[in-house]
Amino acid sequence: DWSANTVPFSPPISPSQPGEGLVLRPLCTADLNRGFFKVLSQLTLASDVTPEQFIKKFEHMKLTGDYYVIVVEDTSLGQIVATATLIVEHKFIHSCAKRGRIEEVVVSDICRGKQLGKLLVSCLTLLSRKLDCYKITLECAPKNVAFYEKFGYSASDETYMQRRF
Ligand code: 16G
Repeated sequence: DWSANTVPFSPPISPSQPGEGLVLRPLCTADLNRGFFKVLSQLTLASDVTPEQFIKKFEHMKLTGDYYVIVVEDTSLGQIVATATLIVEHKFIHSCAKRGRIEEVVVSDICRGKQLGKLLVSCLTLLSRKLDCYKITLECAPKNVAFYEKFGYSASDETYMQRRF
């Protein structure tokens, strides 16, 4: 049950009714021509990908069955205006459990203030529960901590470390 399991929305949008002229759905190949990478570019470096590279990567993700890339399309513009991804990671620990990761949450600057970030994160968090993940994690900029806290996320004692290549 969507409304019982998420933060309040005002106006009351939902995955099936994300707002006037908008649809929430899984990513599809044609989204390459609907500005999918333009939206990703608002998060980080996301360019120089050929259609062949995109299709190959997307096919790989679909074959694993563990990638849930969702988008919001503005149907009158025929453009992607928001996206987010849930990745399910498989573990031996916790009785061969699954762990969810939320990645690449982006709402286009032309579409801010429509609760779309909230909708995407709520949707993927709920999905991770349905898929029996024992936890769900994400990395975010300090300025976004308060946003994710609304969904029950909290800073952990663990330190996020990385090595970049
Ligand atoms: C943010 C994103 C993460 C993305 C990273 C890219 C969320 C919740 N977090 O941390 O998913 O991979 O930015 O930054 O959307 P990078 O280009 O420096 O790796």
